[in-house]
Amino acid sequence: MNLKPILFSFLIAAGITTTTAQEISVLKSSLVGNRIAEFIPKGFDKNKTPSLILASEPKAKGKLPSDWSLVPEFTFKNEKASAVLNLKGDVSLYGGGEVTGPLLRNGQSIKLWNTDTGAYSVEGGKRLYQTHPWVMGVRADGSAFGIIFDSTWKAELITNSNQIIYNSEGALFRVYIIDRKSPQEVIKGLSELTGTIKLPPRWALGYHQCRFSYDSEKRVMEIADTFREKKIPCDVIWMDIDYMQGYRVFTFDSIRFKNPKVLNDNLHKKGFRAVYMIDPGVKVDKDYAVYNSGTQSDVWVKQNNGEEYHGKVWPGDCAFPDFTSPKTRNWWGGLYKDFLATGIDGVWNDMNEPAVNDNDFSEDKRLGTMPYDTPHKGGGNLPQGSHLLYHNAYGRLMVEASYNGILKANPSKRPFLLTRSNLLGGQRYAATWTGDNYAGWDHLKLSVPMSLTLGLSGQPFNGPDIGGFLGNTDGDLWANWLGFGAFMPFARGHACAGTNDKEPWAYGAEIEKTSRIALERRYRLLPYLYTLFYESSQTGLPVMAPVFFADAQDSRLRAEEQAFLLGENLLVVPAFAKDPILPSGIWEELSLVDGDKQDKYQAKLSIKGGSIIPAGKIIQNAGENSFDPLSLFVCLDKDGKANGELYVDEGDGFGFQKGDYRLVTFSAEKNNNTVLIKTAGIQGKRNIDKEINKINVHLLLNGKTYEGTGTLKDGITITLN
Ligand code: NBV
Repeated sequence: MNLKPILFSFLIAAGITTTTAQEISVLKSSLVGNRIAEFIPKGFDKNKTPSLILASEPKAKGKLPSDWSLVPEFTFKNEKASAVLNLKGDVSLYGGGEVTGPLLRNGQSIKLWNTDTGAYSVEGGKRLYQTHPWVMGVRADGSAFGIIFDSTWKAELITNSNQIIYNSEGALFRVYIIDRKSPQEVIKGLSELTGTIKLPPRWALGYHQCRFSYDSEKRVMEIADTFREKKIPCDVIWMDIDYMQGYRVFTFDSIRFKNPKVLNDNLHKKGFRAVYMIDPGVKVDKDYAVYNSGTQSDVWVKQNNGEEYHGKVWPGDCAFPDFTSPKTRNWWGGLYKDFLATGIDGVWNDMNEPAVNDNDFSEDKRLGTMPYDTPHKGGGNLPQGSHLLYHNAYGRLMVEASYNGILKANPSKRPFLLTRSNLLGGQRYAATWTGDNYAGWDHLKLSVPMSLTLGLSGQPFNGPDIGGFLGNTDGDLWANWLGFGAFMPFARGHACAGTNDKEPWAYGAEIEKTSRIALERRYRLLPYLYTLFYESSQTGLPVMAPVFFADAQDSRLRAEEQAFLLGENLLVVPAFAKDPILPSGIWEELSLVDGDKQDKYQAKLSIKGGSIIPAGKIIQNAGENSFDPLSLFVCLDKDGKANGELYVDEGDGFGFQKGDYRLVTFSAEKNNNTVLIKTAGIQGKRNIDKEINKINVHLLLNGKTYEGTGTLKDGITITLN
């Protein structure tokens, strides 16, 4: 019998702790899915470490197979639990979620403590706004595994070349390990445990224009009108914090935003959507309805002495909703009803680490958030617990509340919610961006591995502030960034207060033209992008994927972080890329817009042999008809074959869940010197014969393009000569 744990609990009970780590044995290991194992350490208590990561409680489905080799080791020291996974052979490590640094994570360490970190400056960028206790390993043979440390306690995650180490500052936790034949299968396993994104409204895949802040209704309309006048595609204008009355959330400035309904209606008339910011800090003000209602409903975080916790944010002293309580989440969700009734289309939850300005900026003293021992009430499945337990879940719980409130307010629309802080699994509620980067070449380059890593950590719907948020941006940097940023899943230009104008036309005629080309290319690809988002909402696969996804056995590709894939079939090589390492096989360069191949700022796009990419025409917003005509870009594999998919639905609402969608599979096959492109399969009840009248095929072969035209029904034959 192993007496160590018993002795240790006795020492803790007696108030005597030890400085030597106690090994904790695994109490139970079982399969909870297809090659997904659960490990529960002895002494694990859900009331000390509840799961906020998993989409639902896993069910044991039998014992681990006898050849299962990946088993974590748990230790416990001074009431802090750790787990280690020892690695054998050469393994490339990825993941860790929102991180700075390289895509390949071997030899890295990060802190898991959600932090407001302008320019990623806190602790040299090792600590950012989100927590993803998740690592994926890819072996030399291309098989892969992934490990979830199912904890929200403050922690560090170390990825050595022979060990993955997770040291938490809290109680014991469960571990989940997925061991499958490819990285793609592992990511699917991650989504089986943590859920996928919900299919976003189609407009959210368009270009977004933001600034801190477009500070009046007039300025917002000027921006919107300029997009349309200059024929630069755009779907969304964002309202940052200055639309509020004295930074009070759920209010509008009585002078500068005195008629939000009219503003939103006017935006809608021009084919724009409006997204507005909501922060968690609620101004302590006895004349403010939201504060009074929160006080009445007893929703605020309280200190150990029972008094409301107050922290300084934009409006001055603020109270913070205790999102661990279902009652509070419900109350918060209810606030969106009247707010959204003004015609607001989407919501932006910022500062939800939560960030608090505690005025002490010395590295060792600065908390930047509420004190660690601040209690949270819990409720439902969540126990009472300290801020040290719940801090990393605060943003995630806030977006759960926001998402549900938004859906309840507008049940026939798909919610669009963007969040700065989140937790592994939080993709179920909100998209994300990578916070306050700055306008410099290092952050431009970093934005690629950052977005890829988020995609490998369950969050496909993400992107950086294109152009850089902090500091001034020059035309060259902007054009380079937009040249590839236009292909990131979430494409939004943003700028901090006090910096130069950063709209596509702000840098003169040449850059304006380049910006238009970049965005026209994105808009032509909307049918493909929307199909990828649909697939991602089903499988959890990233929309923007690392190049090694093209061939997980090709060891050359493992560290490539300049180029990236969009889905499986499109390779994007940003203009800044120097000697990128690209997948072998057939790839043909693609032109989507006149002049794009000649423009030095545009990313180079290539289509993979064996694939068909659906594209639309150039439109100014995602609500316009894309399919007049539908274009199919075809690139044959070495056997003269290709296939691809197109997903079409209403673009919003939930009809697709009842079959109102169409998923078309196209195939192409070469026979002597002709190629037949036809519909090879359909799913869903939506009739798209009227929507798609005409198809233009562009067949790319050995640097030449062959054109053909036809209809969905009849198929198209192209003669190669
Ligand atoms: O609300 C203002 C900004 C916002 O523009 C930015 O995107 C967030 O990351 N917000 C942070 C508050 C502080 C900015 C210095």
